[in-house]
Amino acid sequence: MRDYKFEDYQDGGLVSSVVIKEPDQSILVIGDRGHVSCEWDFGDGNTASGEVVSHTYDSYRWDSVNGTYLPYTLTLTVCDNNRAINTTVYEITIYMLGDANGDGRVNILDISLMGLHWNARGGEADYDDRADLNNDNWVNITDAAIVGLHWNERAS
Ligand SMILES: [Ca+2]
Ligand SMILES: [Ca+2]
Repeated sequence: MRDYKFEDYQDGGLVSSVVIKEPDQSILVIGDRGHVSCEWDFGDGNTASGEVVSHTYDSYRWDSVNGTYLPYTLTLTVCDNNRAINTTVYEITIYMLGDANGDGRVNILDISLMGLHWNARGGEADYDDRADLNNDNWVNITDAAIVGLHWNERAS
């Protein structure tokens, strides 16, 4: 699981978080409470309203020229009780299934990354969320199985 937060959101009371839920490429976005409205623009043509919303991206975006993933731009607009409006923008990168290290290929390097963090659980020093593909806060055989299912695939 790659866990993203709006760490640089300027208004200290309005921090929100974004959780990417692999491998189904869905996200859970959490706004702050006590505001009149929260509007979300997911950057792929879809929008939503509410403090807590979820969204599933259809696919990752791959830049084949530069060999990198392209992020989606998530925009959150919060309107508080005083009608003050705050907008923050966040880039979210969706990865192809099994690509733990983010290089656009599913291969031994992804397994190696898992090996480095094998059996680590969330919160432990050696835990790496990139290796925890199924988001259960545990790097183990179920994550390796996801790599196996997509073995040798390349982003395109
Ligand atoms: Ca990879
Ligand atoms: Ca796991």
